[in-house]
Amino acid sequence: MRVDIKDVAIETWLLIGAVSVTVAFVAVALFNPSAFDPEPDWGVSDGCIGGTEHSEDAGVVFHYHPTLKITVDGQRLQIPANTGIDQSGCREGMRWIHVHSSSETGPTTLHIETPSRMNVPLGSFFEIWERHGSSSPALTDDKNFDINSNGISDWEEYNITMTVNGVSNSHYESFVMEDGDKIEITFTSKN
Ligand SMILES: [Ca+2]
Repeated sequence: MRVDIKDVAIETWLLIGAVSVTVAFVAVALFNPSAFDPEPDWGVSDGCIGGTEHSEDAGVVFHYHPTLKITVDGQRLQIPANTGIDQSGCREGMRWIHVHSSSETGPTTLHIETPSRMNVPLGSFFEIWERHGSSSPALTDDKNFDINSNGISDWEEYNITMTVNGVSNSHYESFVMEDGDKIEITFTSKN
């Protein structure tokens, strides 16, 4: 079989091109894995289903349920029932992330209901929780946990670990929640 030199050259260049693209893709994935992470939609914490202050009642299309369990210095931090329901800015309505029933011992189910597919970050639930009351856990303006609501980033005050479905996760506040995710965060005072 006679193989044309020119054809071989083209195929070789195509192969080199394909390998280069693959190598570049793998390199980015290895050295900058966050490049492929979904961009969190931070605006979700302002979303409101129904309510007297939001007349446009966008139909809920996506409805899913991760769970959240928080431990602070060995003590379970209970997420109150009805967090995100009938709160300031969303009277008689529900935030796109809210809680119905609470659990003292087990994980608490977060109800995420959005009008379209959105990348709902864990931190946006803390923004919603903050509006529950003055002593509620919060998120600082620069999107850091503030579990003790003192305006100081918890990263300065606590060692923080997080697992999702039992696997260590380093996205923390920016973690985009999916259905069935079992999120556990542990805060341990540094002093
Ligand atoms: Ca703090």
